[in-house]
Amino acid sequence: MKLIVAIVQDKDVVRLLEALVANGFRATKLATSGGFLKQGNTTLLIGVDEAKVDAGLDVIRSVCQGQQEKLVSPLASVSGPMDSYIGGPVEVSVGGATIFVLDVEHYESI
Ligand code: 2BA
Repeated sequence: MKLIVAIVQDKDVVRLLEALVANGFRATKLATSGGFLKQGNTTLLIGVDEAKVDAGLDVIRSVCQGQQEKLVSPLASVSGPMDSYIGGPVEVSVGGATIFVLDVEHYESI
């Protein structure tokens, strides 16, 4: 078994979960934030048989398209040191998904 960890934009989550469930995948949604921009994003945990990893990645690719360069102002962290604060807007690529595929040592549902 494998665990797909997909960090996606909040705007894509509803469609992505619908597409995953419609294609027979199970997923858990976590509310997360990026370390760089400190803005909200969503992390999905998707446990799959090894043979279905590619199909799962295809579903994610079909929904989370369109990386674009955008000027974004990273938020200052309330608790972080001010010298780590990047004041002005920075150009980053926004959209798409960041995906990790991990081996699962043990899985059971009780
Ligand atoms: P953030 O860390 O908020 O990063 C948002 C976007 O800012 C990144 O998009 C990238 O375009 C840019 N960026 C990040 N760190 C940067 C840096 N040190 N200098 C310049 N630009 C930087 P993505 O690469 O698509 O990442 C989107 C989100 O996925 C990230 O949000 C983070 O939550 C997660 N992520 C990306 N790579 C990761 C990794 N290796 N490990 C864990 N989480 C990761």
